[in-house]
Amino acid sequence: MAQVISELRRVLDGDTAPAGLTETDLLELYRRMILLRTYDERSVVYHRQGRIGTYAIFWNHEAIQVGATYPLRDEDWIFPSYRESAIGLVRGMPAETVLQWWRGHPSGWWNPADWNVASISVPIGSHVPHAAGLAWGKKLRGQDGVALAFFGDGATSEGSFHEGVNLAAVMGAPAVFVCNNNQWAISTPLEAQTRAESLADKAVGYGIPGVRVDGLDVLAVYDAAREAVERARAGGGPTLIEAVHYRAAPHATADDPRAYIDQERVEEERARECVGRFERFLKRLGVLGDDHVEAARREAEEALRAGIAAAEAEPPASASLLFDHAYVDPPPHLRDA
Ligand SMILES: Cc1ncc(C[n+]2csc(CCOP(=O)(O)OP(=O)(O)O)c2C)c(N)n1
Ligand SMILES: [Mg+2]
Repeated sequence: MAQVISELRRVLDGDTAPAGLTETDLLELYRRMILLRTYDERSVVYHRQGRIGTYAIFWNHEAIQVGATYPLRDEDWIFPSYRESAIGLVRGMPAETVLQWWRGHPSGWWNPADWNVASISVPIGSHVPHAAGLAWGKKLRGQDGVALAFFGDGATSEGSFHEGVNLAAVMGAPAVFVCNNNQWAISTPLEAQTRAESLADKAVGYGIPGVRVDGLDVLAVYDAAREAVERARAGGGPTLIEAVHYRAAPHATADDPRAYIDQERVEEERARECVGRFERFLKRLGVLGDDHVEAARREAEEALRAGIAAAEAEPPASASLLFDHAYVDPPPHLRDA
């Protein structure tokens, strides 16, 4: 049914975690958020040191990424955009693999079937039909498995978004579509993207459920994703989740948002950033101790130290790789170079 729940779902303002989450789950969610936060912060430093290339920052998007993927099982597929480049880490992918991707090294091109994590999509929205197709294929083959795709607010203006979500809806494919609405597509604001009151409203046009969540509330995102994944698994077809927040960091390391962004909104958003907010909730519940915080940070820092060392220890890729798959018969100036 195409019901859209427009009220922003929130959990962290209260004092109870969603049913079904144990203390171990809560600490694991926290561990994953720290891992992604550390990955992101270290990557900006590595970029400044010239050790990785241009990097799409996901600072304060961790609640969406961790919350949405937590209800998934290993057989379920994740389709990331560049904004979720390190999402494989929640499945145990080594940090060096993702760092190598940002270094343009072929060892960063993982085999999607090894992790059930599709290749990072840089073209906006082109992976939405891929997720729909994989989910539909699972259904046709009678196999278990859900496909979850992440994309931004800007992606909802792309034809491939409409084609993918509509196809999944018509075929009753077990897909979950997570729109990371950070309200900016580089320097294009959401108002220039749509006349719809909310992006979740678009679900009505496809005849599927739509839900809006506070994108800085990991448990609200988790809860909406859990419902969507359960519905998909039970044959109920896809769901569109809109996770709402306000981008609090540059689009990428090559961007200077001071030219266009509302700096006051950024400061407000930074003050309620998602890791600290979850940390305060867990402390209020008496679940998180200083030892957990310390251990999660140490583990993440170590994973990044080892990751960059392993990435830099690999021999550089051959420059010919740039052209190997571009030409059957290379033009003479490349053949002779
Ligand atoms: C098909 C396509 N058109 C244009 C671009 C250039 N581009 C890169 S990022 C971006 C903004 C996308 O914004 P959004 O979908 O909101 O995702 P966000 O970056 O905010 O996570 C654009 C237009 C692209 N990568 N692919
Ligand atoms: Mg955006």
